[in-house]
Amino acid sequence: MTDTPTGTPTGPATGRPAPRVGIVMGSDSDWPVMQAAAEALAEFEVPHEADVVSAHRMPEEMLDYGRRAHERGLSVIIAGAGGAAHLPGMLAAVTPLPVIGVPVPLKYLDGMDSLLSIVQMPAGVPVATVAVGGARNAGLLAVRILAATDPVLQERMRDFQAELRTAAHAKGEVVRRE
Ligand code: RP5
Repeated sequence: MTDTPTGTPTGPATGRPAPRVGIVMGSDSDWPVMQAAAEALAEFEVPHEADVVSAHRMPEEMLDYGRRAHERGLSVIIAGAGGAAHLPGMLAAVTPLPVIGVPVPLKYLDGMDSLLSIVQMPAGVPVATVAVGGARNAGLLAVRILAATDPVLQERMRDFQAELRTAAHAKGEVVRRE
């Protein structure tokens, strides 16, 4: 686990695989929530990057990130923000890629402001919104999107789902039906 979001350099110079998923957020104060998305992607060995790209505080960079994400080789964007959370929607407006929005809960309103800012998109500009603070599910949803055309990831997802099924009965307190 890391303490702050770090951009993952890409390209031949790094020797690392190019990221397939971009995780962005409005502030590095969102990272304690958003790192769960990075952890889920790491579990499935999906190369990803993370960065701060605020819609309000760095609008030009945010638009540049959204416009270039596709040509940089990303397949999915996970965007988290809190309060007046315009980042996921604005990215969805300028990229053809699927955007998954993570409502980050702040001090007030229990994250309802974040949720409603992200989920209530106009027709034609979808953002796949997860639960308030649901960054892990955002990472898992990104894996599923990639797995649709990636048999290796699909197999890993099936294994993961089998583990979930086992975990649901882990305590063994419920007598199972015949
Ligand atoms: C939003 O404002 C960010 O996504 C963050 O959730 C919130 C607060 O940001 P900081 O004031 O902590 O930088 O844009």
